[in-house]
Amino acid sequence: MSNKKDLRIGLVGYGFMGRTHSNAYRRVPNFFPDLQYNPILKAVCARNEERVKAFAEQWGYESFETDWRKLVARDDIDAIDICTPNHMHAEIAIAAAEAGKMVLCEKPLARTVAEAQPMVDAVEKAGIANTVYYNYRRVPAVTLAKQLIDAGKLGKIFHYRANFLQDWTISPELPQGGEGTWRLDNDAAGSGVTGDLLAHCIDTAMWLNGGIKDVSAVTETFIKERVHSKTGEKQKVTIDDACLFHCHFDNGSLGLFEATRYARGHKALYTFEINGEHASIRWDLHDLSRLEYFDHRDESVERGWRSIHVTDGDQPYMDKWWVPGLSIGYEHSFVHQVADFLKALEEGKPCSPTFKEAQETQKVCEAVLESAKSRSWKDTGVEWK
Ligand code: 4PW
Repeated sequence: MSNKKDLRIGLVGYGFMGRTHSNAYRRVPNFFPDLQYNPILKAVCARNEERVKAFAEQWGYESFETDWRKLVARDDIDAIDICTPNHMHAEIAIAAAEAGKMVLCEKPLARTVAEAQPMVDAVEKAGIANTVYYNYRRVPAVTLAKQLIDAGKLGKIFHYRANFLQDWTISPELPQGGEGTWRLDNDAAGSGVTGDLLAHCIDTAMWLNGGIKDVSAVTETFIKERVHSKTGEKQKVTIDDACLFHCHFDNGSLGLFEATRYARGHKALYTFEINGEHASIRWDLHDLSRLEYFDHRDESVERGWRSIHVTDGDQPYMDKWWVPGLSIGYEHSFVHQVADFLKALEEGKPCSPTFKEAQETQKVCEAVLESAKSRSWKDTGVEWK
């Protein structure tokens, strides 16, 4: 007889992220057997009954709902996981917190800082566990980068550089709005690449290198009009298709960031490089198990970039998986986030990034968009501990 405690999950939304989160809940008990909490896929919710039923069967949910309010009201659900388009995050998260449910939310937390505020207030008032899925922190090579920085290996940091490049919106024929293309619709998404891609880069950057103080940005919308997928009518495109910004971090280092969906040949190229007084590190999502490291303190004759294949049992998370030398992938970063959430629950600690921390990322996104609009430097107001 197991003495584990059930954590009954109610998932809202069954798109790409609904699948990654569901997969994570299913994998955790197999690969993190020491955790006291056991995620139970209790119910999934989406509007289309036929499809949500099929999803529930495919992923092993015990039941389904077609109205998220009913899901939130159920007394056999402990935690609500939000995988809807961004414009629905706030309403669902607040209702879930008010109903005393824990909340796990897909990034970005909200469309704006103002929209995020009542979400932060609601989870804090209810005193419930909460987290936002900024999954790239939990790629073992990225977690190792954090350990090297925290151990002082890089010394004083001078530069932080990150890119997130894609090419999936180049065609002017691509509609906006609705399923599959809601990320192009400002009302649903809140912004374009800034909230969708740069938010990841900003979360990782502040986690590794501390708060971002001020920003100067430029954005571009290359395709000015698109057909709306539901109405069939031509509409103005108001998202940012590309965004570049530079910034000052609180620690005095300079940051340079770029995200676009117009970089032909790149599907999801997230890279970062950090240069410190002693050492540099760089990482690339296309080769995600590898961390490149250059240490100037090495003997000069053998000094050079080391390519660390992060697959050994003493490297972050890797004792949970196969045997040394075998890589894991993108989906595992979500498994790690769920495992860390459950561990934090066990220990009565917050699981970073909390709603409050994710709101700091939102502040940077908003300052970036304001800076681009006003063609001026903007303070972010970030308070990063
Ligand atoms: O969150 C991001 C998505 O919206 C992802 O990390 C990559 O870019 C993959 O799809 C989009």
